[in-house]
Amino acid sequence: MIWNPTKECMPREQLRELQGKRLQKLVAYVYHNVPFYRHKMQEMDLMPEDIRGIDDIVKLPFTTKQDLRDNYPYGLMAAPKSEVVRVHASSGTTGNPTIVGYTRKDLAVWSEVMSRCLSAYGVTRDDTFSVSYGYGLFTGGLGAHYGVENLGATVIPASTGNTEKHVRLIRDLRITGIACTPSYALYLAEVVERMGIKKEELGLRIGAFGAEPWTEHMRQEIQERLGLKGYNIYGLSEIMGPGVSFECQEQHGSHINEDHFYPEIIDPVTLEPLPAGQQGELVFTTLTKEGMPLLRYRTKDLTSLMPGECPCGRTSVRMTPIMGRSDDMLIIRGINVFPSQVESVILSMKEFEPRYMLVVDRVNNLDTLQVQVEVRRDYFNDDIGAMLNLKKALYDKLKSVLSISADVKLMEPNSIARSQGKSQRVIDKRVLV
Ligand code: ADP
Ligand code: K
Ligand code: ZN
Repeated sequence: MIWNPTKECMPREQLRELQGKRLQKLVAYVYHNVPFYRHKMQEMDLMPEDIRGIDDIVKLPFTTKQDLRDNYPYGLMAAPKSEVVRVHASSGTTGNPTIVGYTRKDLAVWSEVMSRCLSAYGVTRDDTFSVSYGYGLFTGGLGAHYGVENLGATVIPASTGNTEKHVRLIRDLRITGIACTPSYALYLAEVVERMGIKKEELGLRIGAFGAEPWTEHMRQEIQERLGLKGYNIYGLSEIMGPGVSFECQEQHGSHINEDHFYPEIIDPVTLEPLPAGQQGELVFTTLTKEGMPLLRYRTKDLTSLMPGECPCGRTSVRMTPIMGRSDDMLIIRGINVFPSQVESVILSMKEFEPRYMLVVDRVNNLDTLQVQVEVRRDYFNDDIGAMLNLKKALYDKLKSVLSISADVKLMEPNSIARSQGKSQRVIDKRVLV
């Protein structure tokens, strides 16, 4: 189902025209209401009138997370306090949280884009949908919550925690859909299994998974264990929260709600825009936001855009799965390593749980990488020979994918801490010295 065909299936030319109009309005708005942007534009000798269409976006200054921190808490707010009705904060995965503010219209746009996502997954008014992102300052809980309500499905504000009670609710209330992090979905599957409940007793059909990177293997694993179909949802608090992009039934890239969030891909080093299809850093301009609109915000997320038509009928551009953040890329002995690469190796082997931890250290001036991974109960035993073979098999695979050798440490089932929100998978001891 397409929630808003007028916007979601708009002919590209018309869409670009709309984006251009919105950009012109936005630039004039921030120029007059946000001293930070006015000064930046003045430094660049740029007037709002110089922006005549969406192609002129490249003339505008970038915004970084550091800019948000420097202007903490409300320095980048464009709307007067009387118009701001809600405040959230980013989860602070990579440092101090940053604050964002929403006007009533911003919240309406957010609900609208969330409803587009949920409709694309096949959620209807007859569904009962559990929101198991954390409620609170984090945008996941409330963002998904209002989207479900706006669509007209029944929302169960389960949040995280008390997972056994949640499982019983899923069964007893015939909950059909769930929004949560992929790591929480796996944890939920474990609890369901531990409680001796069969996935068929649960009526789950749809999962909206996001807030952290996940792989195709992880999708298969969750789908098999919970008996549902898992769809990607992407977003970040600086731009809105969940609902910036979403997978349709084709599950071939995530459609960006482009009439509200204009995407660009840049080279993170030269800051030059990259041609379509090339991988780089994702940058967003909030075309319609009133509370805290941002020009060319550098997300640090690495992806590429997929131009071209999607068989679903939506005309919006799609993005490939996030392969990591430019700031969670580890440089080990000069080689770039992404936690997601390690994850896909681990999940491609049936002996392992999708539970792992990367420990990076420096010993005698040499970077070391240790991969700790949980062995599945069925494969964990006292047979030292078998364990050594398993260790060697993982070592070899990691070496061929990462091009560096990692020390492998096999862990007992259930020994790595479970996460209910975003999981922490890297300990870099080098930054502690
Ligand atoms: P923080 O940057 O503090 O984690 P947020 O809570 O706003 O703040 O999280 C947004 C970030 O979460 C994104 O920039 C991205 O790195 C990650 N993220 C969100 N959804 C997805 C997704 N579907 N796939 C991969 N990463 C995601
Ligand atoms: K994150
Ligand atoms: Zn599509």
